[in-house]
Amino acid sequence: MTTLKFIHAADIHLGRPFSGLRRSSPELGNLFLQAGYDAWDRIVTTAIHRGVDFLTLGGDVFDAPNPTVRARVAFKNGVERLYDARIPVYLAVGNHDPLKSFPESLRTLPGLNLFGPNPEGMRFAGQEQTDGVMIFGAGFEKAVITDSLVRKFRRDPGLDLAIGVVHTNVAGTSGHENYSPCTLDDLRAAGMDIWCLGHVHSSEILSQDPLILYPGTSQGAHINESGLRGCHLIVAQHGSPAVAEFIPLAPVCWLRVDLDVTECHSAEDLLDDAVALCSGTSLDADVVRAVVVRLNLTGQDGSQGLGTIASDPEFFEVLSERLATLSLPVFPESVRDSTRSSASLNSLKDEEGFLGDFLELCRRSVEEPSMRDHLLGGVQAELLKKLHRRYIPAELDLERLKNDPKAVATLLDEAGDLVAGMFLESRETGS
Ligand SMILES: [Mn+2]
Repeated sequence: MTTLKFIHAADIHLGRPFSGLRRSSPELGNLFLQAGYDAWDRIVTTAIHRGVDFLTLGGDVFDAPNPTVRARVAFKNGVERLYDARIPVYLAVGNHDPLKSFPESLRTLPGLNLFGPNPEGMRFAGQEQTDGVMIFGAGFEKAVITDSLVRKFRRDPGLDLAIGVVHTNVAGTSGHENYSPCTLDDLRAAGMDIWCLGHVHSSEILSQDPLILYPGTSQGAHINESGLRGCHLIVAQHGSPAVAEFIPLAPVCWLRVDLDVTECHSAEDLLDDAVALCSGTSLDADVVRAVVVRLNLTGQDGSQGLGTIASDPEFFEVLSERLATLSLPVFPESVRDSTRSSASLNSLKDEEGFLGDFLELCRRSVEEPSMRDHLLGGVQAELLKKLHRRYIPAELDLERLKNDPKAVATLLDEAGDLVAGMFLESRETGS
């Protein structure tokens, strides 16, 4: 087998509307409606331009079990374009587009290889040299699959390369239904060289050897799907681990942006700073056509009441108008107020009672090593109850933090501020 090159995408969710957008205009509505379809078109175009051998899809191609006419046509057009370029498609459907309701008219599209409900291997017969390549897959029969599909996969002996395609939740990733659950060990046990997954909407490489990855959704549809979105180009060679390259393709990029208002003295300052911040995103304009931001005000809000100003609908309107004229247009999703009112926070530090004690505890945990270790151990234990070790972000890594008191101090400072802010808020609203 010579080098094999293919693209893996998943969770395209054709026909999915965007959520959480307050502003609407005909132009914007159109842009956003089209974005998910454009991402799919770009996957197809990229596959053709890069001259890949095939395309694998890890499910949730459609957003709804009975896809809309536009979604069906878009999918059909894409598969046809790929077929014309001699690029076959291997699809393992997921919970949003299960086999039970997968449109009859699309099942037999030339060039489309649709996996059934039980794991099966399909030989890739693109070129003579790739005889030993097999793509294994299984699709969701119905929307809810609670047993593990992955555990039923087995590699055939004598293959040069085995690729698995499936929609699954690895290690109970939070924020996603625990459908077709499996562990990293289950994936390894199946003996595949590459696992191309779908279901989790963020792009993630879970293992390098064997290569196991989620490409993530190809177009984010709300603020919790922020950052660049796209697909993976995978290059495989017999005998060495496959290599994946992330290709950003989504035309709309959601971003969370923090704006420190400590130096802002008026609504005009706030507007200028917000515009300056949003015009400074270093996004590739060839890929990203528009940005949707959640603007989060941070820092000290003196006595100007900037938080109140920012929640004024007219402020939002003026901000929207100014951001829309940037060379890479930006649209605010919302403006959030996480500022601290300096006067009230300072007085709280010396206050007797819960919050004063809490802030004192934070201070001591920074200064006393034994308290710090005790706290870190407790935090780690709590995190492990909810998350697999792999999902614990690097900044919360216990071993690293033990040797980095400065990082602990920063985290505790932030935690103290956060709790104090929440405490103040609840006291002001009386809840
Ligand atoms: Mn999905």
